Amino acid sequence: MIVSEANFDGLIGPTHNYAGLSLGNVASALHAGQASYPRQAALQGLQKMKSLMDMGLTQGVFLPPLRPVTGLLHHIGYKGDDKTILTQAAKDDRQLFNNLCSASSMWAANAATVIAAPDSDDGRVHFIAANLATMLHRHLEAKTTYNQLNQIFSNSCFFAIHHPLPCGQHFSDEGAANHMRITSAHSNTGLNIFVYGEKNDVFPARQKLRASQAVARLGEVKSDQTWFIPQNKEAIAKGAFHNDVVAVANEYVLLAHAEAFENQGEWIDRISQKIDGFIPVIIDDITLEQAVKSYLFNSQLVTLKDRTMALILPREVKNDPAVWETVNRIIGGNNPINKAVVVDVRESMSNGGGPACLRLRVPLSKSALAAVDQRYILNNERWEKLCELVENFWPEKITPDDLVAPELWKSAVRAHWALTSWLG
Ligand code: SUG
Repeated sequence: MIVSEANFDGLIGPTHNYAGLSLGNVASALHAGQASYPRQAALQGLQKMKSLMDMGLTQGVFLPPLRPVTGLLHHIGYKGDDKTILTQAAKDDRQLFNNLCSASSMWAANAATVIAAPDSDDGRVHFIAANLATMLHRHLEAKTTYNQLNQIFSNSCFFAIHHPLPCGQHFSDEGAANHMRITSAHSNTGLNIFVYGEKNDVFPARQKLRASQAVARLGEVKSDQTWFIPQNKEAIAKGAFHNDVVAVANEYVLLAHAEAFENQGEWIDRISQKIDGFIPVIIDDITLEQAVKSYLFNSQLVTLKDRTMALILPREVKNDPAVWETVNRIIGGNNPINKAVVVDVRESMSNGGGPACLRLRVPLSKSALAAVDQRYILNNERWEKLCELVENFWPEKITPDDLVAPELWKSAVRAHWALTSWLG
């Protein structure tokens, strides 16, 4: 079975805004209350998708759920039509209201953990939808994500979709952002590394060990191919709220900051013993702060048709000369990464979401790809149509005051209808 990787990006929704909702996420705190530019944000995301399509890679898309979401308000006792209860909630509890408006489903790396078919006992691709239990605005995504995964990957001969884990402090799960697959090639059996956070006094550890263990069990990963590695507490304290802020793996290459994991040296040795041809590219000449600010490690690392690898980097890596020098050293080094593609995803970056956060990687055989709902796979025509919808229906700018204006809610509904009609 020949397997290659498809990337599914979250289309950035029309209510994209900066509400400072994510404790421990430096960029989210820094930009709280600033104006956002949803149209530009979505077009930046689409442009990134196009860059990958132009490299000959398979590109899919997840659609954003309608925001602000009113289901929670009904659940907690508000009564009336949408406009009435949203207006009331905005008056009663602005913090809660902001959670209802978040466009956070854009960060598809947190949508689910994906176990590749060669790694699972039953030979299917497993999706374990993430519960995102640590933060309310993100938890609100879990149910719609599960539904969307069921729609896109409905063929149960190839795919198994699992419900999000139960919520509660023991089971907080933030999906693929804390999972790395290391393998000699996408088609071969891989080592599944689950990176979890341990209790620390500064910021919440958003991926719990028990959650990762449950995800591995549900995904039917063979136990000798499953490792659980603790994230470095210092990295979490400095703003690496997910592992993908300090590490990225692709096939047999691991690009990581030197302080990404606890006991990093030992783990690297163990991976080297396990995976033939494993190439660790460990960066120790920039600090954790520089890593978090530039999001160098939140790059997408992809295999191209000629089997070399490319890094899809956020343009912020160019802001710090030391980081840019590191990029050039990586590209010129003795490893398969020989291309740097710099993309502009600044609107997402200002909320702590770089290129890698915006996509869910799905390893697929040719027949599994054919079994995917093709409406969610982009070609040039579909990509252009999405750009057109964004141009026509996404607000140009949102300030904190706009967020509570019924006109914005109406325009979000119009955008949602336009998208769902497009999908048919
Ligand atoms: O969960 N930001 C997201 C960013 C997620 C990035 N994903 C990965 N690293 N894979 C988060 O912290 C900020 C929302 C706000 O403040 O309005 C936010 O949710």
